[in-house]
Amino acid sequence: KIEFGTDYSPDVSYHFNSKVSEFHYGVRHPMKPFRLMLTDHLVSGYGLHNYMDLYETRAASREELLEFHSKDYIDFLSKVTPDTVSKLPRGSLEKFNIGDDCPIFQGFYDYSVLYAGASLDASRKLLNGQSEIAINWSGGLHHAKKSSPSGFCYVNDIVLSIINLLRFHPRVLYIDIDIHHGDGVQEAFYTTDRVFTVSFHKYNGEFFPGTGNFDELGCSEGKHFALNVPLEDGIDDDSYINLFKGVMDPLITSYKPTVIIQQCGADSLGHDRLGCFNLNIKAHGECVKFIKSFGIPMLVVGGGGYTPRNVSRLWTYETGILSGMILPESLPEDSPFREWFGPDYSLYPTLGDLYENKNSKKFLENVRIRCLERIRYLQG
Ligand code: ZLM
Ligand code: CA
Ligand code: ZN
Repeated sequence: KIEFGTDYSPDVSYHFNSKVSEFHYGVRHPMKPFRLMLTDHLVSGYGLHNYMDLYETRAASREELLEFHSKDYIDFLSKVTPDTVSKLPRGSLEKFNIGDDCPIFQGFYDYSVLYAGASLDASRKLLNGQSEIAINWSGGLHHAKKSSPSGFCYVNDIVLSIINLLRFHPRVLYIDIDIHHGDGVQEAFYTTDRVFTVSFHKYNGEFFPGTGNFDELGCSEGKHFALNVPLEDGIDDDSYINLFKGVMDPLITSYKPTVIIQQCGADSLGHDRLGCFNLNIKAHGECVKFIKSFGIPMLVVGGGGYTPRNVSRLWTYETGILSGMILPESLPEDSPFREWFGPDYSLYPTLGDLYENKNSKKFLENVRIRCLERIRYLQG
């Protein structure tokens, strides 16, 4: 059933350790690592495993984490457990931003080093030229800071991977299509011109994490090397694709990155439990296909995504795009968890019908023009 596309790529690697999908943030917490298990079953159900290099990933080491995170913070993370957290002196939970968003759940440190280790493995395959494209759906935890967790993210696998890529790559482009602002990655590279960060997100000053207005553009050496594309509720497929391509084409042509990291947060899809956009799976995938078409080595990571049945469909579809394989619309028959995908059992359910599009043509055209003016600074 699965077919070779005209752009089949033999050098695609898939980095996964099924242990990451066994952790639980807690009852009713929206982040469900189980979505990674659903994704892996769909990917293998379609037979995509046969067309990629598969790697079972290992944990990131303490030394690797210290390339970005502070010693204080890693000491704290590696020692605290659900049992000890309640006995900590007052103030230390506040100091490290522990709470409902970032709870200390059983094994949270093992979980964190596993998703980070997978992104580091993926970046290593790009560095040594064994992969043209490396995929880690368990990564993309873009909010974690040097000394604190934030927004369900404990360690920042993206920042760690970029630091690794910078050993040999002069210019790294980071693209973030999660509905939330990629604040942790932007902040880490805010003062350097060797990493360009661009994030598309909902912005109204209140929506988490509250940052990502158009006026955040980088500073000192990094001025004009951060771009933010703030959007309103309900953006639809055509508007998003138009804007994405209209911005990314001149940006890539001007900046000439030698490697690209794309964060594919699935919470920008319609019907997401936390999101408020109207994107369908094909439109989200079109953004990945477009970046792939530049033929620049890519590290592709996951991120948000809070309606597991749609997260797994999306990332399976995108695995197909990245490997250049064409997937039939009807989901694999003999896959476990098939009951999660009814009643349609389709790779592309209709998701774009929930919210009113508050992004007028005029607003979007204005956003696009302002982005192009910013990108012009790159040519000096
Ligand atoms: N409260 N439980 C995106 C990260 C979004 C901050 C408001 C916590 C939730 C949310 C947690 C069960 C990525 C905020 C929220 C309640 C202060 C956010 C636990 C429901 C629950 O029911 C819940 C007890 C929880 C958290 C909703 N948190 C929704 N939105 C955001 C963080 C991460 O997708 O970008 C990348 C992976 N936090 O809005 C509050 C302000 C904490
Ligand atoms: Ca984003
Ligand atoms: Zn998100």
